[in-house]
Amino acid sequence: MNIKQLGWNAYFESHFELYRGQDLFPARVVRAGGGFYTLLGAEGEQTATLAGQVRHASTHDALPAVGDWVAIDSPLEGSIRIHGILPRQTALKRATVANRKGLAEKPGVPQVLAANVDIAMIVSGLNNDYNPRRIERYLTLVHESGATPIIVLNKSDLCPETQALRAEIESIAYGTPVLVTSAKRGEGLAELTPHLEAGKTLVLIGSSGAGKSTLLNRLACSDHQRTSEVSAAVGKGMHTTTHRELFPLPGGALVIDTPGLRELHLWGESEAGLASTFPEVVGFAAQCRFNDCQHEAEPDCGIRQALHEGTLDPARLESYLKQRAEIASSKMQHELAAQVAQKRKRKSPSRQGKRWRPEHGDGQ
Ligand SMILES: Nc1nc2c(ncn2[C@@H]2O[C@H](COP(=O)(O)OP(=O)(O)O)[C@@H](O)[C@H]2O)c(=O)[nH]1
Ligand SMILES: [Mg+2]
Ligand SMILES: [Zn+2]
Repeated sequence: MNIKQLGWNAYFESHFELYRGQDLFPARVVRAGGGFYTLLGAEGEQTATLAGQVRHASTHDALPAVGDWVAIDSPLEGSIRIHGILPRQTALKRATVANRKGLAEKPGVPQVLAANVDIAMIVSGLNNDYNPRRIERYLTLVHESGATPIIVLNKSDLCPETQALRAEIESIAYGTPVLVTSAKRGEGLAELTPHLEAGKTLVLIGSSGAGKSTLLNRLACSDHQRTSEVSAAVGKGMHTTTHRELFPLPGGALVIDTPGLRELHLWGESEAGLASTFPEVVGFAAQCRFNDCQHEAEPDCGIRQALHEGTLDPARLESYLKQRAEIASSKMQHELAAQVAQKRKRKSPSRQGKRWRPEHGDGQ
């Protein structure tokens, strides 16, 4: 397989310079679990483990994630090792939360759900999964990642009021395309196919049961019909998804299927992702007299005026404030964690790397 078909581009080419002359080769992570990484590259599929310097990375997001480009040693030798991760063009990250088994060791450290994604399809069922507030959370996740979001309202066959719900989501999507599909019946898929460009990477995200894997199978099948090639994704995706995995479709697009997230705690380096999800809230807030207006009792508050005039939906404001508080809290935890790590480093530099063992393959 040609690595360009796997999404390799000039950005990665230039960052790979660092590894040239070291007998290292690029490959893309298609699956990660239990300390083993399944890679695709010029030599086809290979399994690799981490070289020491990567294994001892101090943070979760410094470990390879599905979609990452990594530098590996000679595929001719028995055991392949990953020596470095190329900088990510985009990364979908969520915050990890303190005191939860598996992810508890590093509160305040983001977890990379998928890397180097061009388009993120937010899949939501039009049945009881339907929840505009949850879609807003996924929108912030995607806007913050640098990928382009698309909203897919699936299971239209189960919903008698599809058009009304589509209009409701369009009214909060601010330009993000909203597509309606029935993966089961194969309806609405033609709207998706223009987004499946060869060499581009898509990720399917959303609740468990929304129909992500069924969609993937459908997309693989429609490709299959066009190209009359057998797709690796067909069949595999029929099972309940327990891990993230990248599938090259026969038509040339690369699709990452993900299991549903039990919890999506928002992570943000800035409030840019949030602002893209809630442009009208940010717009009204810009009219407040005070820059640090809390929109509570201050005079000339643009937010309260908009609420009063009915131009701002209170549910949107509530959703915005909740997300903002969550991002601020994850940011604060992150800063605290960084300070603690810094202190430890100063105390006993020799023990660095032994203190925290990275969590592999948590399945989420
Ligand atoms: N009625 C209906 N069922 C669907 C549709 N898409 C998926 N399903 C069903 O919903 C269930 C969950 O689908 P799956 O693709 O595994 O969801 P995932 O967890 O998001 O990957 C399966 O039983 C599918 O057959 C659809 O468009 N309509
Ligand atoms: Mg699935
Ligand atoms: Zn205000």
